[in-house]
Amino acid sequence: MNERQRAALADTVLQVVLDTPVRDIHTHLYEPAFGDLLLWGIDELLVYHYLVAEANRYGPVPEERLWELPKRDQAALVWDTLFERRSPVSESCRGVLTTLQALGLDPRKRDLPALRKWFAKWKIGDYVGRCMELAGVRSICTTNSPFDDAERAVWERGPARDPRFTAALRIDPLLLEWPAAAKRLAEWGYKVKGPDLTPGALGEVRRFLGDWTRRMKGLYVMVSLPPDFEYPSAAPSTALLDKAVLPFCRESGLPFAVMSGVKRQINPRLRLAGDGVGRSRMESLEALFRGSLDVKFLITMLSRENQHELCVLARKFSNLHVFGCWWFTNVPHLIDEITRMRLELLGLSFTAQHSDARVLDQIIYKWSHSRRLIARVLADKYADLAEAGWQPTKAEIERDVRQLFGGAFEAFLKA
Ligand code: FIX
Ligand code: ZN
Repeated sequence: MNERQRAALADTVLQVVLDTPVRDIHTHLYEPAFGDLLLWGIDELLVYHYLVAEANRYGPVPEERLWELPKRDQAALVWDTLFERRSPVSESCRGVLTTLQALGLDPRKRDLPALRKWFAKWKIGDYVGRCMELAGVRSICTTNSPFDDAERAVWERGPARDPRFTAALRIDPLLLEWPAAAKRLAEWGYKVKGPDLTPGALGEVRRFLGDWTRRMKGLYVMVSLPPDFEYPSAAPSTALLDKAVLPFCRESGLPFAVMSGVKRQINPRLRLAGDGVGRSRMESLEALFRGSLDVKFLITMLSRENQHELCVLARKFSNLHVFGCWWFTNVPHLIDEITRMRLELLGLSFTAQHSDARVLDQIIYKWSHSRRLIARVLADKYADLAEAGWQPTKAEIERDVRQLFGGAFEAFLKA
């Protein structure tokens, strides 16, 4: 291939990647019926925990005082610290700018009050549509926890569902804080007496999973795990997995999503911004997947160091579906590296990205940034094929991109 042919191929791939709508399979957004739980707008963009962690590095106020300020003042402080006093070069800062630019706003004016005024004009139902359109997102999967009191109250009222959204049942407290979760289940009418994992109690946990996935129309059950998570072990999590969660997933056919490698609250003073990362024990994950070949697992890992082992693991177990570049790996140079490695080891049998958006507007930048990186990697791969005499057609490129942007996930759900 000469330079001109390479550039033409790269253009075609970029165009296809920009035009293919994505299915965003993991976010922390909510449907409009959940009211204030669905975050959006300039202040929420600025107080995103990724930005709070970065602003904190320059120490504008002590961590514990930040939370006493009204949200607008927190946002103004982040704006001043990260956008006014220095150039906003980090990925999360750049994300705010990409978002504002796509919405037609001029961030160079550096006028926070004017930005606030612009956002205040929107009605949320319309704004969801606008953001999805600009992001090229066709469906948003939310993360839904019955253990969250505000959210549970809405589910119990039977909210009007929005067809643009799907749900997933999040069960971290159940697996990681069983004694406290047992109390909650008992309060909600499940026959769970104390923390003993009797056959009766485990049956009630399965009933709980069934009730909530039905109520939410959940697509999958999910957990995030610490790096030192051990399986099998004497901890309640093993019995809960073996006798409740995995049997439930096996019978219902719903995948179990494992997000591995988060060290919660290594600096609690930073609240949501206070979580860290550690290298996960692959042996535990291996044992989990090998022991349940008839259960479907979605998997993503937080540490860069685990990504290669994860690809190799996925080559061994077809019941694994690898997805996304999660959180601290959702930065350009790691998306490039991880996507390249996945294509080289897994072909097209994975989901290239999810947004993990906590603020609606973020889907715009998260997808815009990832799309350009994914297109570049794919173009390189197709150019390598062309060198070997295999020229992909545009229709083939479109088919492949659909796979990476939700098609492979949908096939895995159906399998
Ligand atoms: O566990 C998760 O789903 C994480 O994505 C969140 O806990 C985290 O706070 C986040 O927003 C990462 O993007
Ligand atoms: Zn998440």
